[in-house]
Amino acid sequence: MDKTSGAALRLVLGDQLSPQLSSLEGAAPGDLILIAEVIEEATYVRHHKKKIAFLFAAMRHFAEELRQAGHRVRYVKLDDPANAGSLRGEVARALEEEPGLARLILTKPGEWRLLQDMERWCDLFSVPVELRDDTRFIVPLKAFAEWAKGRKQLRMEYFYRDVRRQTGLLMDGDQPAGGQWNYDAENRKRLPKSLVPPPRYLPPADEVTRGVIQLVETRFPDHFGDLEPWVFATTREGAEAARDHFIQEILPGFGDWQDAMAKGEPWMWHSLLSVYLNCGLLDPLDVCRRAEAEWRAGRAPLNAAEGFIRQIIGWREYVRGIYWMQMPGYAGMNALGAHRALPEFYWTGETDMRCMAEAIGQTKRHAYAHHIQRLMVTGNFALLAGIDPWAVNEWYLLVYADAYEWVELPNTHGMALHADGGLMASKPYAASGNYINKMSDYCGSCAYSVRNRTGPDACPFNFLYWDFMDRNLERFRSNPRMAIICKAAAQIPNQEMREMRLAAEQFLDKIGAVEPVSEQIPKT
Ligand code: FAD
Ligand code: DLZ
Ligand code: SF4
Repeated sequence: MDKTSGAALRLVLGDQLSPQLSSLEGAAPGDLILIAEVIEEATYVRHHKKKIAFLFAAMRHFAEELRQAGHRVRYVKLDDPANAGSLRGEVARALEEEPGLARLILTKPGEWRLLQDMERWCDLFSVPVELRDDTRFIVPLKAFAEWAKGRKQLRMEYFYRDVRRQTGLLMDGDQPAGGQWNYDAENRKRLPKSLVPPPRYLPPADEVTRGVIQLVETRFPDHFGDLEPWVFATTREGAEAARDHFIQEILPGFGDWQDAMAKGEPWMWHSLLSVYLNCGLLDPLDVCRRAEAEWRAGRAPLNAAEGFIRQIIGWREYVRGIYWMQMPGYAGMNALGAHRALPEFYWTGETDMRCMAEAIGQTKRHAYAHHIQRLMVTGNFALLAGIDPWAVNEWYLLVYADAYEWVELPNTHGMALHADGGLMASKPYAASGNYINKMSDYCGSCAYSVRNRTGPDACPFNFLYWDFMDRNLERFRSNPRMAIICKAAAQIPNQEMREMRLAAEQFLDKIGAVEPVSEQIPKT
C-alpha cells in the first residue's frame, strides 16, 4: 500500500506537545490528529499525581491549540466510557471508527518500551505505519552515534564543545565566549545566610487544569504526591511566561548558586523549565538563544548563561544520546551489585535525616527537586546504601513531573548510581555528609551530627560513605580519580572501620533497606 498518500491518522503523545512535531509535518485538512489519555501510560509506573494532572491538562490545551490552527483533532479523555486503555487500543479504535483513514503517522517515543511496541504496529494494523524520528532535539541520534564511534570514553564536556561549535551558541568566531568553555568552577558557591532566593512565577491552575486535578484525585487516589499547591503552567503561553520570567529575573543568579541547597527553598535559582522542555511546550534551542541574548545584552553574567546553556545543549542532549545508544541493555546494568530495597521514607519523607526529609518532602509536594538534591542527596544516599538500581530507577521515573526514561535512566543509572560501571561518569558521585553541609544549611537542624562518623549521633551519610568505600575499595583502586580517597579509606584504623561497618548495617536494617530485592522489581 502507498505509504505517502491518503488521509492520515497522526498520533501525538503526552510528551509530544509541539506544533513542529515530525508526525504533524505535512498535515492536510482530511487528516485526523489523535491525542489520548490512557490508563496504561498513567500506571506503567504509578506516576506522581501532579505529573499526571500536568500532562493531561497540557494535552487538553494542546488539542485546543491544534483545533484553533485548523486541524481536525480526536481527543480521548480518560473517563470516556469507550476509552480502550492503551495507546495501541486507541489507535485501533480511531482507525475503526473514523472513515477514510489510509495511513498512520507517528513520531518515535521517548521510551524504549513504547518504541518496541510501536515497531510492531505495522503488523497489527491494516494501514501502512510511518514512524518518524523525533526532530525536536539539537543533535540527531545518528550524529550522536557518529560522535561516540571509536571513543574510549564518552565525556560530556567534549560533546558539549562540539554542540557549541555546531550551534554557534556562546561562540566568538571559533573561540568560546570569554575564552573558556566551562565556568563550572564558579558555580559551586554556598548560599550566604543573608541571601534569599527570588520569588517565583507559579501560575495558578486554570479551569481545564482544575477539572483534571479532580479527575486525578478521583482516579489515582493511591498514587504518590500532592496535587496542591499547583505550580505548573499547562499552556504554551504559560510555559513561555515561565521561561521569560526565569530568563529576566532568575538567570543572573543561576551560575553562582547552581549547586546550593537551603531549607524550605525548593526552587533556588533553578529554571523549573525541564517539565515544559520535556513535553514539548518549550523548544530547547530557543530557550538557549534567549539565555545567550541576555548575556550579550549585559543583563546576565557569563557563568550563568554558560552554566544554563551547558545543561541543555550539553547534558540534556548527551543523556538522550547515551540512552538510545545503550538501550535495552543499559536498564539492566548493576555494576556495583546493589540489591537492597528502597526504604519506606522515600515515599513518605518521614526521616530524621534533614537533607532527605527536605528533598523527598518537596518531591512529594511539587513533583520537583533540583539537580543537586536528586544527585547528591537522594541519589547519593541510594548509591551509598546499595539500593537496587531497578527500585531507584522506578522511583525517579514516577516522582518527577519531568521524568521520561530517555532522560531519567542515564541520570539515575549512570550519574547517581554508577550502575553503568563508569560509562557516563569517570567516578561515582559518592559523598559524605561534609558535601551536604558545605552546600546547604540542612545539617544545623538535623537530628544527626555531620561532624561525627561514629557514635550514637553520627551522620548516616558519613558511616555509609566509608562503608561504601570499604566495600568497593578493590574496584575503585584502579581508578586514578579515586586514588586519594582510596588511600584515605585504607588509613582508617581497623576498629573505627569496624564500627562504621556495623553502624551502616544496623542503620540499613532499621530503615528496612533489606537485601535482596531484584526479584521483586518488575522489569519494564
Ligand atoms: P535547571 O537546573 O534550571 O537546568 C536547566 C535545564 O537543563 C533543565 O530544565 C533540563 O532541561 C536541563 N538539565 C539540567 N541537568 C540535566 C541533566 N543532568 N540531564 C538532562 N537535562 C538536564 N531531568 C529531567 O529532565 N528528567 C528526569 O527525569 C531527570 N531525572 C534525574 C534523575 C537523577 C538521579 C538526576 C541526578 C538528575 C535527573 N535529571 C532529570 C536532571 C536534572 O536534575 C533536571 O533536569 C533538573 O533538576 C530540572 O530542573 P530545572 O528545570 O529547574 O533545571
Ligand atoms: C506520562 C504519560 C501519562 C501519565 N499519560 C499519558 C497518556 O495518557 N497519553 C499519552 O499519550 N502519554 C502519556 N504520558 C506520556 C507517555 O508515557 C510518553 O509519551 C512515553 O513514556 C514516551 O516518552
Ligand atoms: Fe543530612 Fe547528615 Fe547533614 Fe543530617 S547531618 S542533614 S543526615 S548530611
